[in-house]
Formats: sequence, C-alpha cells, structure tokens
Amino acid sequence: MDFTEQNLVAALSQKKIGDPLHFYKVTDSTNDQAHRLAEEGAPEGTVVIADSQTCGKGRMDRKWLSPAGLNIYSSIILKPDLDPAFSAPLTIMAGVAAAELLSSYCPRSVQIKWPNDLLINDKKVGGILTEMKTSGDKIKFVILGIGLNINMSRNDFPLLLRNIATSLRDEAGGDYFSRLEVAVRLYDKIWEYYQLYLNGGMAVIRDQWLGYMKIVGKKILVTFGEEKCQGTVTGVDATGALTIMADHGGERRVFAGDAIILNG
Ligand code: BT5
Repeated sequence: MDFTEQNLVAALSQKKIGDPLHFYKVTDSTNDQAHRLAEEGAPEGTVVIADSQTCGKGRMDRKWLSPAGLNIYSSIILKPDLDPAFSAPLTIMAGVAAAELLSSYCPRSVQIKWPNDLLINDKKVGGILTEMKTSGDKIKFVILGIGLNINMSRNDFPLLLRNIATSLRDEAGGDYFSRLEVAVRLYDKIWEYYQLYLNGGMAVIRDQWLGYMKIVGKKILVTFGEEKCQGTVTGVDATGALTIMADHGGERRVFAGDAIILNG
C-alpha cells in the first residue's frame, strides 16, 4: 500500500495512536509540528508523519537526515498522568518498542545504544527525540519523535554517515518495505509498551531495555556538555537514569549525554 495520507488514515482510524493523523509531504520537523498541535490542544495519540523533513532534529541541535520517499519520520503526542521526574522511561519504552519491531525483521541483530540510538549490526538505523512540556508538577504533553531509515541504501547517505548508518532494507535484504505497514506496526508496539510502562513502571521494561543494550558491567564514558562521567554501569533506576559506579567513587545517575563503551 502506498505511503499516502489517505491510506495511513484508513489504516489507523480508531487506533489508539494515529487517530487523528497529520500527514505532510514536506515539513520542517514532525516534532515541531506536533509541538504546535499539542499547544493547540491536540489529544493523546495524535500522530504527525512526514515523507520528508527540511529541519529534522536530533538531540542537542544536531540534524536528522530526512530525504523524501524512503523513510519514516514521525512524532506522537502523549499525555501521561505522570510526575515529570518519571518521563525519561518514555524514551526507553519507545526504544524497546522500536527495537522489538525491528527485531521482527532482523532477529538477533538489533541493539540500543544508550540513550536513544537504534542499531542493526552496529549501525544506526533510527533515533528517538523526546521533548516535554510541563505545567507545575505535571506533564502537559510529551512529543515522542522517531526517525527510522527504512528503504535508504548505502549510497543515499552522505560519506560521513555511510559507514555508521544503515536502513532496515540494507540489513534485512530483499524488496522495498512498505513504510505504511512498518509505521502501523510501530504505533501498535509503542502503544503496547506505553501501557506496560504506565501500569507497571520501569520494572516491566527494564530487563528488555538492558537486554538490547548489553551495557551492565561495562566501563563507560558519558559526556554531556562540559561534564564527563566515567565508571562501570550498574543498571537503570525507576526514573530511567543509568546508574554508574564512578571510577572516582560514588554512584552517579545520568539521563542524557553521549556514551562511549571503553571495554567493548
Ligand atoms: C537522534 O539524535 O538520534 C534522534 C533523531 C530523531 C529524529 C526524529 S525524525 C522524526 C522526529 N522529528 C524530528 O525533527 N526529529 C525526530 P542524535 O542521537 O543526536 O543523533 C543525531 C546524529 O545521528 C547526527 O549528528 C548524525 O551523526 C546521525 N544521523 C543524522 N541523520 C541520520 C539518519 N537518517 N540515519 C542515521 N544517522 C543519522
């Protein structure tokens, strides 16, 4: 089925995620569009999806390469009744949901690189960008943005990314994937894991997440702006923070940054 607004609306009508749906041939960033819609009162489950983005965003002002006709760029509005301190696991639950989906196409090759990279065979196939607006001690809304490279081929990537990025099709082989089918399955998985998290907390998704990262016991260096933390990963706590026994002593909790595993 073609990746058109009409087909997406038909496939997602009455679903928890994707009804309503806002489809763009081109937009600046689906996260920014979703943000505008959420400010105007769009309900939980609203989806923004685009065929291409002119200003696709990564974390920390980085860019997300978003060519037309090939991939999935989508943002979901969520309105969980949660203390903002417990919002980080929403990125984690989306990571697990996306990893589960990708694993159904590429069994045993999918990994999550802390905090939000989706990898297949050690190359980046997708990323998650979560943004949140709070009001007092409540979450007003969360924008869960996901980019997944579906049908790009190696030569579609600029040289700088060619050896570190990949697509589902390049890894799974075979024909072009139906972006519509992958998107519908992605939203279903995210709803499933969102409910699991809301009902059971971090405990229900922790083992799966750690299983996709294989990071516990590893020596890690996390950089966040000017700050650095080096130590051994001990796990993840109820708020979604990675817990690290720092080399200089004491347990540290980190939510964001870029990580390098020092003992592979
Ligand atoms: C991320 O950031 O990985 C989060 C990406 C989220 C993108 C989605 S698309 C839908 C929604 N709307 C948006 O505007 N954004 C979200 P980060 O960890 O900072 O990684 C960014 C880095 O990944 C870049 O600096 C590049 O090195 C690399 N990169 C850029 N585009 C890529 C792509 N298409 N595939 C693989 N790697 C890419």
